[in-house]
Amino acid sequence: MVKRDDVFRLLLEAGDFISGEALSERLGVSRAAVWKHVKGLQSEGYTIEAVRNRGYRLLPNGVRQEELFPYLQTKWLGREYKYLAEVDSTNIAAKNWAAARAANGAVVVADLQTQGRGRLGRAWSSPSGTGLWLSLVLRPRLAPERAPQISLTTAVGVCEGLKELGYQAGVKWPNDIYIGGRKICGMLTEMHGSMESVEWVVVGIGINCLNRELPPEIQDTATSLAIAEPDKPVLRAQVAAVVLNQLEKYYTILYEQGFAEIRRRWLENNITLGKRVKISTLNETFFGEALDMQEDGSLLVKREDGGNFTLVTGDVFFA
Ligand code: BTX
Repeated sequence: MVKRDDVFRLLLEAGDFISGEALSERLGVSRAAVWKHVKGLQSEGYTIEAVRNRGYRLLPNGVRQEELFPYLQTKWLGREYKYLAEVDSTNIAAKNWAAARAANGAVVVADLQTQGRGRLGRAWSSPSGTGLWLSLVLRPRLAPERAPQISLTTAVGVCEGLKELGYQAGVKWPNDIYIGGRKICGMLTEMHGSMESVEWVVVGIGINCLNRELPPEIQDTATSLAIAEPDKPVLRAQVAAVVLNQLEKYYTILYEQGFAEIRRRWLENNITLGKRVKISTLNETFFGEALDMQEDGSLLVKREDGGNFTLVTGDVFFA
């Protein structure tokens, strides 16, 4: 059966106008069926011009695998790739795929998440046609206590990717990426394994790209690439590929050289240290100064009410 993906592939290959007749002949379906799939692609946010006597022309502004190829330089990350027009959460899809033996480096990307998740069950706004909602399946040979290093490494990779694209991005402990004092990217890392070994890690990454407006509840705290640099064109597939390129580089550094080198890169990109912060843990909330990201990845905070505090998990707000 002819699918939306088949119509997409022909439009992408054509690179210019292709007539409805040519599409229907090549795919062996009616022109009405072609039109239905074109409408489906448009509803995903693709811009497809339809001009009488010329046919259809696609502007590749989505995140299907073929759109990443011109920019993707990885060996193993994102070479197994699943694109979903709509999903509850790419982390759920990636966890199911990991349990069904997805390879190390497999990536799930969605155009729309209906139940995008942040940490601690919080919601992550993930409308269609706007952001990069993706999850990676990693099978690192690391002891479980080193799993948090994956999150910090991911933060370095995403930050370096955005910098390569010309954005002034920085990392807030542990792994939120900020541009101009606002959150552009969040990460949700989930692990499966035993006390002795990690079987797989799913790293969910959400990057706001094309959004010109944000929901009221995050308008004051969040941003997108399009809001941060309104005059700069944004191609989500390029952002995805460049971020994956950098992530593969930094995961390789973590595995081959160890965490010290990642820590060095994290410190170079950090926007947390030296700042007044509000810390919120499951047990308490207090103010202090962020002093250091320590060798185990924890954050050392000088409390305003006296003494130092080592933060392993919790939220950090600029105060
Ligand atoms: P977090 O708990 O640090 O952040 C969640 C908080 O961030 C929300 O409570 C809200 O205040 C704010 N927020 C919600 N949506 C956005 C947004 N689009 N941009 C900026 N701020 C927002 C961070 O959790 C982890 C987010 C991971 C998202 C990815 S997307 C792909 C993958 N699938 C999935 O369900 N989650 C991950």
